Amino acid sequence: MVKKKPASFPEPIFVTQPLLAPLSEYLPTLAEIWDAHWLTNGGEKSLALEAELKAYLRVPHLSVFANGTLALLIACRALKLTGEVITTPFTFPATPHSLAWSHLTPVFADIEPRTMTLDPERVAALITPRTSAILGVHVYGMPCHVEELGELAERRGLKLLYDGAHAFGTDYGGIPIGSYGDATMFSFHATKLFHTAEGGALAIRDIQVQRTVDLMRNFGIQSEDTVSEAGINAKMSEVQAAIGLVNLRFVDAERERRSEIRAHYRVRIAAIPDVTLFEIPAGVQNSEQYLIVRVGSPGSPSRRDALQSGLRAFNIMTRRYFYPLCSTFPTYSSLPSSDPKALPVAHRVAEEVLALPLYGALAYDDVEQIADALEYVMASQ
Ligand code: T4K
Repeated sequence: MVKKKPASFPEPIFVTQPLLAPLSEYLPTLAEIWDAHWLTNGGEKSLALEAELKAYLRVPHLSVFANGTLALLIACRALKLTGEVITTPFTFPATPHSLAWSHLTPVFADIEPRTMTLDPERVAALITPRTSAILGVHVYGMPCHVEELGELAERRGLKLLYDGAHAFGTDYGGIPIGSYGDATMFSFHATKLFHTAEGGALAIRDIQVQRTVDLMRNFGIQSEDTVSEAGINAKMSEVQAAIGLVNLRFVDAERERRSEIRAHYRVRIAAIPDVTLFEIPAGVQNSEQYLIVRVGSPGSPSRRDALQSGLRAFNIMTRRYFYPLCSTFPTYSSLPSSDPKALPVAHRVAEEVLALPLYGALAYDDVEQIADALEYVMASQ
């Protein structure tokens, strides 16, 4: 039975809202930057943020960047990747684009339906003599099959790189996510649980690789006399780092609050037919980056798009992260690995996923109102 139509929100409710502490919390740190007249190029704040993040994320080595995409680009170069890199089509465009910008060929492998991350068996089947690496994505903070991929990369002599843009603070069986593989990228974009407005980091296993990475993010400048790498400008500024230093003090409370909001959603979503909450399994610390539902039931077309436009009428702005699949973009669609027949799980998943609003400032009443609208739209279709 269709219930009474719920109220619309007077203002749009977005899929996320950046964590922002009261302005007064940022001012003392910003004042120090003003006093020092030091704005970028490896200043005190960015060094302090690197040290704090290294401890927080419990990783061997860590370097910060202007954004996550530049961090990925530099990782590809510092790890000397060549030829083909096996990756997932179910991700944000930055993942395969970082390969394309590095003159590498992305080879798309299908995902595994439970985790929505790379299926290690599909990866193994795509390895050729031209393959130099695997680039896994911990999508929504869900860990890839890190043990299987690690074992496969080692056995086949491949580099293993992770895009952990969504995985800030994710732990897998108590092991920090950034300690797997040769390097892991974290994004600190405004839309991320932890952010520096724009920004990113690389967690790196090998100190020699970190030395190369650090040179590459500053034009390859070693000294006033020596430029030893064809580097680029990928430095984090002092203002970005200052925002990060403050946000780091608030990030645990933000994650806790998001986790409570998830619990509210969970109860309501469980009662809505054909809508399933994507759950991170027990034993994994959730990064609480996104609240994802899958819309549909096996064997029938997904009603996701109708749900999204139905919710928009209530001023609820959901996002279809990650539709369309990267393998369907004109740049990649003619690659042999982009054949939809080889990517059935990714195609189905991309038709079903929807990100609902999740951020610490969301009131429980708002969650109830969103759930009412969700229930109403699904029942009305
Ligand atoms: N790999 C993966 C798997 C990624 O997801 C990403 C980025 C990357 C790599 C690259 O990392 P970075 O180079 O960005 O560090 C957003 C973000 O811009 C992007 O960083 C993120 N993934 C992606 C999943 O989401 P859009 O195109 O959805 O952004 P936009 O502007 O539509 O923002 C989404 C919503 O957030 C808005 O509807 C409202 C809210 N919002 C956004 C901003 C920027 C705010 O409330 N305030 C804000 O300042 O890409």
